[in-house]
Amino acid sequence: MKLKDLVYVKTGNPASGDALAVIDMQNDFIPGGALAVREGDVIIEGINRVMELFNRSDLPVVLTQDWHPADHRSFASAHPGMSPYDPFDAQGIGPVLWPDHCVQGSHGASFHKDLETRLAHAVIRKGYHRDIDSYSGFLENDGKTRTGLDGYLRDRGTRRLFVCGLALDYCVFFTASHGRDLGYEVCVIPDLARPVGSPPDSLSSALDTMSGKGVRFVRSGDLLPG
Ligand code: VGL
Ligand code: ZN
Repeated sequence: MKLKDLVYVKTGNPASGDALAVIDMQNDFIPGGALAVREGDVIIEGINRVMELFNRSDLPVVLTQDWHPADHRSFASAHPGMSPYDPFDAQGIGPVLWPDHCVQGSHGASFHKDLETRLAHAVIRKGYHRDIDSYSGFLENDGKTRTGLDGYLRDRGTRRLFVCGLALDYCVFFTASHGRDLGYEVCVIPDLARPVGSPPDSLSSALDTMSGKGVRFVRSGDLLPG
């Protein structure tokens, strides 16, 4: 499935029971960063506007932050002879290796300066266990270690989660997918997300899986007034 094949729904204004998760809007995922996602910068303004919209109705806004130790096993540099984007499949790591990125406390791990972080109420860090990656904001790639996001959202009465950010084929995808597994209604905002595109079929298979799980797709223009 391609982006142009998506069917969009209209959700109406965010209301009680809704929350927004903004995924990994960090320097390393934005052009100029170590794991730059094409056009990762052009979505920032729209994300700020959607965060504002959720704030206006006093609804939860959560940021996730990829937060790796310098020797994280998802980095090609941790595997002698391997290069970034090489295929690699091990328990909790893969399907490719990455350039060093989002190292704890680094500039690359910081949120982009234009992201209005004052509009967010919680930050969930993930990927801090050396041997396990965490694409999802909910659950690490071992499929069992929880980040605490589910508890936070449930505690705040969330039933429907809107998801945007980077990258559409990894952390947005896995967050949306696990959100469905955990019983949330999930709405992804593709125009406020961009894919990494490695391996080449990562986006199409992510879109297929999300559609199959009942993730819905909404346009930011249908949420935002004017
Ligand atoms: C991500 C690859 C590695 C993401 C994080 O935020 O989508 N992708 N780490
Ligand atoms: Zn990462």
